[in-house]
Amino acid sequence: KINLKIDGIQVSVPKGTTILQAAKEYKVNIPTLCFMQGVHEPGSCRICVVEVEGWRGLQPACVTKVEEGIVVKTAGKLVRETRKELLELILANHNRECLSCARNQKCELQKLAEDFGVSSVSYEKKAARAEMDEWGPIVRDSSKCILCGRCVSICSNTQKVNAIEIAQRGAHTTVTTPYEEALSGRSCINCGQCIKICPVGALQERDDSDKVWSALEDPELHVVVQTAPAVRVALGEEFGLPVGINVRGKMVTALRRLGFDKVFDTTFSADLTIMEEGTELLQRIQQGGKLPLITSCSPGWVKFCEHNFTDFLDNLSSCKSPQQMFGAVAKSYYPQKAGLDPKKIFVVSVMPCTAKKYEADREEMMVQGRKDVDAVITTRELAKMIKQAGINFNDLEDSEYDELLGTSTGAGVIFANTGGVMEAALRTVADILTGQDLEAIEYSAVRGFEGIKEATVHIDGLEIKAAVVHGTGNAAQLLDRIREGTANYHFIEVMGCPGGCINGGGQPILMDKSRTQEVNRLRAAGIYALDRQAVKRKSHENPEIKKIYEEYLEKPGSHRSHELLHTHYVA
Ligand code: HC0
Ligand code: SF4
Repeated sequence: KINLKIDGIQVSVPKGTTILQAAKEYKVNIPTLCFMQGVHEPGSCRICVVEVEGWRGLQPACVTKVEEGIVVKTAGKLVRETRKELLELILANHNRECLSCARNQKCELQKLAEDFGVSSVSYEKKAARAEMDEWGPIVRDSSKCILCGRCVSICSNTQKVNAIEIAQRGAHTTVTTPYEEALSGRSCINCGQCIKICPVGALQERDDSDKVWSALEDPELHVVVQTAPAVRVALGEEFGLPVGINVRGKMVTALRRLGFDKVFDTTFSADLTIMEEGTELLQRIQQGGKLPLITSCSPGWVKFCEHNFTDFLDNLSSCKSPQQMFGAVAKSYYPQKAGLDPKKIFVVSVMPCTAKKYEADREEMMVQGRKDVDAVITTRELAKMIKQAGINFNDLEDSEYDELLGTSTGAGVIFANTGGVMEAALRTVADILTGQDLEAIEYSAVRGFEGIKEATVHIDGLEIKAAVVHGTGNAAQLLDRIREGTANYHFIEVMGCPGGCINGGGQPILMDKSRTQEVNRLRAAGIYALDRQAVKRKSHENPEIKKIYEEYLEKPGSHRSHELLHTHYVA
């Protein structure tokens, strides 16, 4: 242990600890800007500088290791003045149209400027590097970029995508794409992890809420909405409610108030996906099909596979994602049942994900030239719409989803967590194989946040080797092992975002980034609690799923199922 003093507090921490970590452990808050633990630790912005008695100059706390007997002052006059000056310099080069910025009041730079009393910027404003890139679902505004490099690190190191890089050109240093092409045209998988990690408003999702407002105001259209499983445990954060709290009932009420004709649930079609994908898995195992079967419900992951692992495209499940399956049945089965004209149906999705905007636009997702899903908004965009409508979210009563496409099981809900699709599939496959209603349905080996999870399950004489990965960086590692022949599975679940959908690129943004892990844990716990409370916890027991097969689809893998619910990817 190393002993030192921080702001008069006697501190004792292991060798190798940074001053920043040591301070945090003893509840001394040192501000940071570029630093993101475990993701981006360059020590470059210097907002975290501190004084060490007897040392020359100020030290960046995020990269300076503790030493025996040192005396650290984290907020003396020199430190405060230096931070303020650094902030002024950053602000001098920053587009300061805060009022119209998507990150107003959720901006780390704005908060620091306020904390350090930056009331005016005395430096000359340089020409803003204004350049908007708004073709795909990820919109970049370089005039707001402060060059912290966090987006580049998460994209390259965590996601292993390398869609963006820092081009060093002195005063013209900028975050750009290789060859400066539009982000949408390159290898970017639209995961939105760069949006979530951006401290300011330089990155955001394409705003599709106007499309939704117009549809809602069009008397000709019958507008239905589906809500992804992960939204219900995160939307509350936008209204100051505790992280991970379930706001499903209030969300449904709010959506009705916004004017949607029907409020349905993606967890219904998650159950539908399990029926189709479980059947596909058993067929591939029993009839010698291509293995491992790899899930394809995460559109960021699918695009990553298309760019980097084309040799695995035939391994991808032919099942469309729950979002797309929902759209397909909302424009076929639903209007037939409700006596509506399918052409008048407008399908909106509320997703924790930015890549879902891209998925909805893919040609592979069309049925007879018609899109399954017409508009996709993120959890954040829904929160803004609720605020714009003047709805007092926290005071809303709970209400229930509409019938026909609104009932789900615990299996459908856990899709939101990494490992959830696997667990849901195993619940159904195990019952099919044994012909029983099994009670042991919690597969703990596929839960949690470990990067690569593995489980071998034996069901009625059949061995199923399963793996679960989240974050495309982990997926790449696993697929490399399969390529080398050092790993081998029957079934793999891949989610493009670290943590799965609960940490999707469209989820609420935290101001305190050091809480990321805790937030993921709380949201995941909220999801598992919903599963435990569910009346039915297996997809094949969902009464509305039984009904759609009886009355419309016939059976999993039927001709009609293939027409509506399946697709395929080619290089
Ligand atoms: Fe997900 Fe989904 S679980 S990808 O993370 O499979 O976005 O929440 O809606 O489609 O159901 C996202 C979340 C979904 C889909 C489902 C899957
Ligand atoms: Fe990289 Fe994902 Fe951002 Fe695209 S959306 S630039 S892949 S982090």
